Amino acid sequence: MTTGILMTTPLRHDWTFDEVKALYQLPFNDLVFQAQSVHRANFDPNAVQVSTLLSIKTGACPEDCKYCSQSGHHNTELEKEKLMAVEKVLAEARKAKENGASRFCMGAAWKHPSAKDFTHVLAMVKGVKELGMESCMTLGALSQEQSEALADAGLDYYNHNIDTSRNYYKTIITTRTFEGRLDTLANVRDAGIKVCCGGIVGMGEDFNDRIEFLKELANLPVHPESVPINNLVKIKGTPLENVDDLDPFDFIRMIAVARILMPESHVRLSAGREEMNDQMQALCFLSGANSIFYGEKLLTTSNPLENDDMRLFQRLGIHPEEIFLDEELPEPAVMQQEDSSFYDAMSQ
Ligand code: SAM
Ligand code: DTB
Ligand code: SF4
Repeated sequence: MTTGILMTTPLRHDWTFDEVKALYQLPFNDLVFQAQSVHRANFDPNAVQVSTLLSIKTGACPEDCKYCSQSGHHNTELEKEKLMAVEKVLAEARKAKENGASRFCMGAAWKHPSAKDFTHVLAMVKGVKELGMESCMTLGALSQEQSEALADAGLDYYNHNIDTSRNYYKTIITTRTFEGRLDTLANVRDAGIKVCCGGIVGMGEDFNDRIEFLKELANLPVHPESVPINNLVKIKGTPLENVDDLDPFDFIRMIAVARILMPESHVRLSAGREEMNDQMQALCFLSGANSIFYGEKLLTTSNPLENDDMRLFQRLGIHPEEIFLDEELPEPAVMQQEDSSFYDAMSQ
């Protein structure tokens, strides 16, 4: 079997376990080289998409995800909050735009949105779009009707992660199924919303689970446009608070293999950046990561300070990716290289 994939190979959705495993086990330099070559064939190698997250409804979640601070099944000392008012959400979106984010991602700790909450959620999507930003939501399971209503409101992306391998999923979450996640992803895709789907590593899964997880993502009928790879943020009070750390090189391998399997997708270096040094993040970018969450908070945990991220972008000569919005929209939230909040290493 060969692992020498041509960069121009059409997108594949029939990856075998052995093929993905062989990529993952390549000598590190060969793997990173291949990932960077695929990356360069498909993207500006120095552009990174920048999203900001906001938790619009926090805690008391009925699901029992073992990693999560927001599950009502764990005692995490998290302060619960009701659904935020639409105006407050839009004020946060405005702030994120001013700070340089092009996409605003809103997350709610629900099994699925209720009819009562849904009208507010639709207003949030419309408001974010009117600001000239891309919108993303993650609200739990969605029906076909809800997906279509979100699409009509102008939602660009829906985040719904498979989280891990089909097999390990049952160990991590018992209140919902892997198949149910796939059903929501299909509803979102059918409604014409772009899909953001990835998962978490460092949850005590084994090597085979990581390969299976990547294989599942790459073999979805359409590759998710955005693939968040989260490194577990260990939360006190959750069943995973004392799980062993993943070897950082395994994390980088996950990014590199995701890049090779899904050449046209944005691969997001997602949760866990606060525990990574700059060199580790640079290796992730070299391996094909081209999206981050930017802003001092993820949903309930902290993220690198904005100044530190700007400084890292400056040192690496990375610039935020531009977005192109529908023509009829007002002032697009375009982030240019010359944006004063980001320094261009080449001009120094
Ligand atoms: N409740 C919705 C759901 O589960 O789909 C949306 C919010 S949920 C917090 C979004 C994703 O964040 C999860 O699927 C998981 O992959 C990631 N996540 C949650 N807690 C995390 C943690 N402690 N460390 C890393 N990633 C985490
Ligand atoms: C995703 O894959 N990661 C984000 C986003 N999708 C919603 C969430 C990360 C959450 C990290 C833990 C927290 O802040 O609660
Ligand atoms: Fe709830 Fe989402 Fe956290 Fe699971 S990951 S407990 S569904 S908020």
